[in-house]
Amino acid sequence: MVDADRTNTATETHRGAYGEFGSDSGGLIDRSFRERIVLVGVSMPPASAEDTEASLEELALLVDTAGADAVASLVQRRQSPDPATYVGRGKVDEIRALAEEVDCDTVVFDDELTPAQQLNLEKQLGRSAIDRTAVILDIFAQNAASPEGKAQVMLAMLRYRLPRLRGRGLVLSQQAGAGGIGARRGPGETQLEIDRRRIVRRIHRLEDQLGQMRRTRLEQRKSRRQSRFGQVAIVGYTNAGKSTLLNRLTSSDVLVEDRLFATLDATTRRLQLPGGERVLVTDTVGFVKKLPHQLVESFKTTLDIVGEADLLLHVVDASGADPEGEMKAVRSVLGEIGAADVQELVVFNKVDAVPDAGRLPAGHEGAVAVSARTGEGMDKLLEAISARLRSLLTVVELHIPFQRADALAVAHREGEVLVEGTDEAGFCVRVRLDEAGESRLAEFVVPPVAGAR
Ligand SMILES: Nc1nc2c(ncn2[C@@H]2O[C@H](COP(=O)(O)OP(=O)(O)OP(=O)(O)O)[C@@H](O)[C@H]2O)c(=O)[nH]1
Ligand SMILES: [Mg+2]
Repeated sequence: MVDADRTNTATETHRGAYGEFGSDSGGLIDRSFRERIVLVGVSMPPASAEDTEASLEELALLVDTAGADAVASLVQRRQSPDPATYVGRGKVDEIRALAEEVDCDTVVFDDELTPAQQLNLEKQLGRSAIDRTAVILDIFAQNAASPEGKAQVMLAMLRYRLPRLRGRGLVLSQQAGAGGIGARRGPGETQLEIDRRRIVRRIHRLEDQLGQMRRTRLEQRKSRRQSRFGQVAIVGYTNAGKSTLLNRLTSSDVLVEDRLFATLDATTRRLQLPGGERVLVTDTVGFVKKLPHQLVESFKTTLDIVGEADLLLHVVDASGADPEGEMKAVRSVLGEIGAADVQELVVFNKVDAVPDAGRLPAGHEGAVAVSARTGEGMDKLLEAISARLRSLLTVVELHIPFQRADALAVAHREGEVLVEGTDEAGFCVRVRLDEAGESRLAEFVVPPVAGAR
């Protein structure tokens, strides 16, 4: 059960982006040195022992990305988590003994701990106890670059922290530099209440700020919509090769790194398809199993673009250990952000690293196999994007009176005009339109003749 020999010798130092977040925002993992971490997972039905092991391996990678070393791990099988301590009481003693033996600073649990569980565990383990959510938030905080990305991560962190302030109020406000008017105690007000009030105020400020950014983006996108470019969003598990694919398709130079959550901000580029159509392709933040709901909630501004897309390119690392599990995790997040109904084209990436094409996951009709690194399969992918976008369009006949030249202009702008002529009353146009265009021009649509197909 106990696997105390998983040592990690990486010595890379962290990226220290915390300064910009303010002193009370980060610090879930102390990065003044590389912390030694013990990982703990609970294997609960329906997850199999292998699922739990795979999840712990991924947690070790997350911990490494956050700048610490996983030095040992431990798994418990249970029907459900213990409400007080997540693992059973006896297991807590075992973890404490292991932590002492390997001299670890922090224990990381593979599921989100309730505030009470976290507090109890810290007391009983005599060291800090954090969860997978905290590690992921930590990585996001290190990688956030744009003002919007930073605001989104900060909001997620504060929402995570608010219910966990109990018993730590004093420490937190000391870290924040407890001076200043905001820190002055009202009559009968505890330090904890002051801290809570301050965090709630910051949450509201960030929500306002992000709400404003979101409105600006929606306006920008509205004008893009009017240009009638098809919208394609690249989605997928973190490190699947989404940014590499955007770069390959559009000759861009978005940051590519063998690192989890390298991309947090959305980048949009134009792409011309083989048939001449132009589309906008957007690369965005990757997903992971057990992605913290606080992040999904806070990243609304960035993720709007996924829900609004005409087509999703779902990039899957075909060379990875668990492509199917990763696809499932991605689809579950897509459901959470209201993008479950957007058409999806599965793109199996990294085929250069797959020894035999027969090893690709089966049963995904229409999937395209590519290597964003070597360029293999790109022609097929472009054709598939073209075909899928076309299948979303319908061809209609319009009859537009001469005095409504404005509607004729809309048909040209929003659709692809195939045939254009006139009769004694107006313009007769055959045009390929998407759903939105069709509804804008609904009053001019000539109903198909009954019986004709
Ligand atoms: N062998 C191989 N490696 C690839 C391929 N595409 C991407 N990679 C590598 O996979 C790693 C991640 O690539 P990214 O493009 O940054 O992945 P991403 O999906 O954008 O990752 P995040 O933004 O971190 O979620 C990098 O080391 C890439 O060089 C490929 O087709 N074959
Ligand atoms: Mg990326």
